[in-house]
Amino acid sequence: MTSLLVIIVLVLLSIALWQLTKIFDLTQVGSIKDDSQVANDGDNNVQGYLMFGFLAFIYIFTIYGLIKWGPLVLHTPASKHGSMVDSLMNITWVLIFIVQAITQALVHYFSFKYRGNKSNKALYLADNNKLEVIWSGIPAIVLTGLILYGLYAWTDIMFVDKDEDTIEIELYAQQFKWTARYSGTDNVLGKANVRLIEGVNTLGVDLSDPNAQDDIVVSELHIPKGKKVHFKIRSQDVLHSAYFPHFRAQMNCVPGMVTEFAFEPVYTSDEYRAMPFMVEKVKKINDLRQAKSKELVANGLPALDPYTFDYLLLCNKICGASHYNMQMKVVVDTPEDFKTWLSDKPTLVQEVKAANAPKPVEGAIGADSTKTNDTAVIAKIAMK
Ligand SMILES: [Cu+2]
Repeated sequence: MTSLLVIIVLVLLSIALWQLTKIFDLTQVGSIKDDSQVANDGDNNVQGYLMFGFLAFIYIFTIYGLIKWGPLVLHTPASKHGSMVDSLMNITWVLIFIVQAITQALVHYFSFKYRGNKSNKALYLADNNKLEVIWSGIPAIVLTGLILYGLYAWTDIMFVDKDEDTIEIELYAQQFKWTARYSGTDNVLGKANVRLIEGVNTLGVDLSDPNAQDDIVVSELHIPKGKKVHFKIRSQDVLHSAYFPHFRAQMNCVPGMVTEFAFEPVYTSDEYRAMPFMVEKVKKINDLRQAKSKELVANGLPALDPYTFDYLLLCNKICGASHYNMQMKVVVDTPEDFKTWLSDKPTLVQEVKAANAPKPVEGAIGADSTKTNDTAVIAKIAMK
């Protein structure tokens, strides 16, 4: 209701202003004035200097943005190939900045230099081959270099040698959560199909496949430091995108097909948390949280929990209403910790067996619930 009133007030104010300008125009009738709609030299000068003002605005805002938001970018990459992605990105940024700084200055300078002037005469210039070769050739050479470097980096990152010692893990995307499946001791994932989804077998793993017998399904991803992890990615419903920002990895999850990405983590979660830049970042976040908590407590609400850094797997495709919250915690362990963590996880086959095991009938001999029933019966007999 308030916003409606504000809108009405604004509309009425603009009508009032418009009427006032009309009255002002009427008061000027008879005075000597240039009523022409064609720009004169004075107008052109104003526009010319305004172009310089706009150029200054672009430069100042760029520098301001770099200082204010520059520190928010992702810091040290946590995967072996990450530095290659970062240098490709940095080279691209530097090129864009140089080109943009020069071309903006030229565009604005020439707009000013050749601003409208009654004494100027237009020059008829059909073409200039030399100029065209220069302005087409330089970008073509630079872009070819960038694209070749990008292709080289992409092939290098995406290539997984068949004989390479990797750990095979499946990432399963669905609206709006991630599930991981470890391939177990044989390091081969069992076949899967959405048609086989039933009960606790939420990933549709083919339980008759010998390779599926030791597969382990979990909802928190643990990976070992210093070993290449080969992810096989599936989606149950729509397009998702498996995005590991700290590992500089991203791959689409496409229903009906398996996509892949492999990377080697180089810092455990604890090592990454202890890095000076991360310590500082976490401190800043917690200072903000503390200030907010004070406000919340004053209003009788519970305080916020302190923040601790965790690697995350995010979804980077807008896949529906809760897309923003589609994430999974990723823990990079030392190889020993990883082994220990995985060793006590039940296999999917065991989980399915446990879920399908006949439930003890209430009151039956040997069932847990009989204990209380027995006690009740004994108590009843004693009462008699
Ligand atoms: Cu998604």
